Amino acid sequence: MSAQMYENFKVNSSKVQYTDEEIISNYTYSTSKTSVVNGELIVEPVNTNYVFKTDRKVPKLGCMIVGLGGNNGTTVVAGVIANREGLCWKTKTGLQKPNYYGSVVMASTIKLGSDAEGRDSYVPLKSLLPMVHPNDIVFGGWDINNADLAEAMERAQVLEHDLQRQLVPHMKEIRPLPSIYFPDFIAANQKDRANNVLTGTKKEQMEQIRRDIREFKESNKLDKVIVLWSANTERFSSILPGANDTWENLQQSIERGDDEISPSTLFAVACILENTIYINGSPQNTFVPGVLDLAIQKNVPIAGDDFKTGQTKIKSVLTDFLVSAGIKPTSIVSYNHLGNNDGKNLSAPQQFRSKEITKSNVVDDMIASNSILYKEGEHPDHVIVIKYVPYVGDSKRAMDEYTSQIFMGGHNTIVIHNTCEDSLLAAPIILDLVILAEMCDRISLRLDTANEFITFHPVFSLLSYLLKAPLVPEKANVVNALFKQRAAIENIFKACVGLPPDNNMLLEQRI
Ligand code: NAI
Ligand code: DG6
Repeated sequence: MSAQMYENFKVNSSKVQYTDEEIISNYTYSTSKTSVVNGELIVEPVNTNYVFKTDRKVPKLGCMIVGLGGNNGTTVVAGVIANREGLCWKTKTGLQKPNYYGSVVMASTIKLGSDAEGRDSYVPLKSLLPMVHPNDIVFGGWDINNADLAEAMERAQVLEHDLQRQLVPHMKEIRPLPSIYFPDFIAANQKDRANNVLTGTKKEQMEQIRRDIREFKESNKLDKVIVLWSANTERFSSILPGANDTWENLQQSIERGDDEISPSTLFAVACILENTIYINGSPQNTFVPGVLDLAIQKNVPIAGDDFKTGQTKIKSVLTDFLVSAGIKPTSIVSYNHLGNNDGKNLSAPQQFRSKEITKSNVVDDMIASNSILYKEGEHPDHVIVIKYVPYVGDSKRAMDEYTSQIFMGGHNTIVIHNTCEDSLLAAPIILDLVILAEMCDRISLRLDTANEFITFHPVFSLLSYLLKAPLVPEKANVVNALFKQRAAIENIFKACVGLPPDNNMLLEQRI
């Protein structure tokens, strides 16, 4: 039976009301609570009634990228301009039209139900709730290099020449603002790039970033701004008691200009103080406890860490498949080599170490879920290798070997070789992060017995689908398995319009 695709829909239910301003939905959240009584596991179904409220007014949104002149920064801006202007370009295989492939918001669909003939009805994820369209986002940002975006796009060597040619008039108008540069945090091999940097004390530089956000918002007449770090991977900051462990201490550290305060931490603090959502697309520990403390105190959304684009995305599907099929991965070895500026920065040991950490922890929840396969504390060998090979440029090669134990002591080895332009994977993910963060910012909920609506916890864990090392609220579980992460987005957004999760039972087709 074929499926049908629709652009829009309306829910017909007494539990959902659409007003001009809001969608209000009454929703029964069904879970199961477990406890152990006299050594026996007791499971109780629990139903909790919530009211969801979604603000329908789509804001005029600005996105400021830290690292705007990098491969990701230029590719995301160029991609949006090409889509908005309908620029087509010639390739050796014919005319190519712009698209948003790779964006879960723009190019994936959600099943809403089945019609009387049993045909499934789908809508694009972007239609589930009123979301910002990427073509309408205003871009700006900072870079430690002063190249305008036309020059920077050419340097990146990501997009086809015939497209770049058409983009130049648009891109050359955009020039990154001077940024915060502390050489100790990124590789020494980046020094030559740093010709567009702020001066002054750490506090003064942070205050300048705050002014930049305010001016960008005012001059573009924006309702909301989101800042996203897509600059070089920094080394980890040391967590020092009395320095960055609480907001109070961090504030004093910034005043004193302490060495361990990184540029990305200053950006995060500046954003939170400006009531601006901040997303970390790189692996470093920007969100030191003092920053988390501030975000929670001010209730300003943050999300991180490190875009989940290729190799890790596959890992968070394949390991989930293996472990949930009762197969035991015993060794996972991931190599990659790339030749872009990100690869150059990661060729330095401290910056590589940041990436190694985010790439290594992505199977933990799946391993922990199956104690038939893994004893307490047991883990597969998991090795990450990254090498800088300038010739391959942005076209990253990723090679993975998964060895697993199967039935009766047998072994199963799966090898994957992936070649792909890294920035063409990252750009749609950057858009998804921005659009979904903005959407989550317009949702609130309350228990049906309570009066006050509350927003999501400021650590936006719902964005985990797009991040290698998801930041979650204290005491919350980290979920890395990709389809669980996607289901969370789908089901929460469905709850906002009063629809149940898709349970895949298909009872009507089985009896
Ligand atoms: P890139 O090296 O081309 O771009 C980074 C830009 O940041 C450069 O233009 C550099 O001048 C600038 N920069 C460095 N320090 C800065 C600072 N303090 N303030 C402002 N600008 C600064 O790198 P690319 O490929 O764009 O990647 C960006 C980040 O995204 C990297 O940290 C990378 O690890 C991360 N990432 C990339 C993924 C991908 O698939 N492309 C996936 C996951 C993470
Ligand atoms: C070297 O691995 C470059 C990195 O920036 C990666 O391209 C990036 O972290 C993407 O990693 P993954 O594992 O999601 O493909």
